[in-house]
Amino acid sequence: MLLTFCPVAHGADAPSSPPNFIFVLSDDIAQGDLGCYGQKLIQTPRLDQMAAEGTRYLQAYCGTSVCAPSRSSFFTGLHTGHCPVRGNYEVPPEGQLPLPDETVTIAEVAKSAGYATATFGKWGMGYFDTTGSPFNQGVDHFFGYNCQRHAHSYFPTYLYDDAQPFILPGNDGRTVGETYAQELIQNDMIDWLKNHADQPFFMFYAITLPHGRHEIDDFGIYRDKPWTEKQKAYAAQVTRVDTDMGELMDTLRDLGIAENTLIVFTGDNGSSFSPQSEIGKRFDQASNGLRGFKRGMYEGALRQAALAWWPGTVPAGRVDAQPWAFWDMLPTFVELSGATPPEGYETDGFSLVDYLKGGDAPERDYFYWELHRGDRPVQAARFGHWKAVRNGIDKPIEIYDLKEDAAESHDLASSRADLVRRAEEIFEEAHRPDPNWPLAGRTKEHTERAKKAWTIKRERDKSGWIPPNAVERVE
Ligand SMILES: [Ca+2]
Repeated sequence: MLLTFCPVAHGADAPSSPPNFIFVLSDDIAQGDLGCYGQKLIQTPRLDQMAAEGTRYLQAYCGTSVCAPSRSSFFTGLHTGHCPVRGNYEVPPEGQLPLPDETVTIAEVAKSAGYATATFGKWGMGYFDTTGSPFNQGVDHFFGYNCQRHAHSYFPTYLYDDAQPFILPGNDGRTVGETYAQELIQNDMIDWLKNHADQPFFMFYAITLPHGRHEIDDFGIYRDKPWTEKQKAYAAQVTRVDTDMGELMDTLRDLGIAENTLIVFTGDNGSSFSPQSEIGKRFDQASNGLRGFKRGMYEGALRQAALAWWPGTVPAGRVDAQPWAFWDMLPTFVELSGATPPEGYETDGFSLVDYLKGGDAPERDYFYWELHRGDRPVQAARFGHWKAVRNGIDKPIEIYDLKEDAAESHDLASSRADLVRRAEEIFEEAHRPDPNWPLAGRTKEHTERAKKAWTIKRERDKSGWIPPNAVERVE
């Protein structure tokens, strides 16, 4: 046998750098806002280009249908029957119910694999002095709003640069001012990207647009449209998201790292308004032919626009209708990064790596959602092409055939007792009891207990921000 000396090309055997991962959540954007999903009046050329250069998904599901639990589902890899955050729960004076210390997050997994990590925009998973602080959950750098309520203003008096207040001149936080928050957040994001281009990085970019209030610094191409101010502002917000996503992709290309970076662009819940609302009736996009919107359990509340872009790896121009959900992102990232997740890691998701590369989505028994809003938590499940919705523990289970009836207009429960039983089994199995999230709804006693456990005394200074050291937990 002749042995031949084969020189190995320089670097051929060196492990290639694991891919960067950027997950973008545009707050409250509707699937139908984007040109590539059928929008005619609002311009989204860069996202349409992203879809053409990547893959567009028709049945991508949010964590659930409001902000905090939906992003928590992404961040923890858990559906909302297991996720420690299952509703919007504000902890006055600023911030939301924190993620617990022991929760393993996607940012912690990234750090364990040697990635640099950052979050920009709206956090919503705990104030800086709680277990849910971004810096307690694996994030190296943060710039933006900690609290969802604070994020209602696009001209706030302050943002946070890491945990330190960053003062915005010319703003009062109540109306249109001089310094547009998204401008600063985008700039900080681009700067961080440039400074971390030579190492693997994970970025969660939680863009606050186009969530209300509909405030914009420039109506741009919509200035002279015969629309209401609110309609112009909304269109300009969506186009601003588009422009900023364009800058993000251009920057990756300029840095020469586009082909080693996966971007997933989506929104945290379906449209936040009805098709009959001032914005909905102008742009005819609110539900994109689906039933329901934000805070509900129908498809219009849970399905989102979703684009994956990774030049050379994610197929260009693919449009696919297989279902997947936010809680798949963490196991997907575990496989992509080669990370060994920290102890305590668990997930309800499945890796989508083969699917992203052009294969089929993983098979699974079911998807499950719950959402806690006041005294009436709601639940939903999808198994195969069947969808089950229960609008409260004391309400009947509704059954829809998504293959024949994507608009969920014909409840089949009365003729399909077998499917109702299957839904009951899923609802029973998927919901892990949690004292913060009783399925029977929150009682007065429960609210008092939660208030006592989570109220934090803080003093605001004159500029409105809360010094992180001025904190005292009420026992
Ligand atoms: Ca939202």
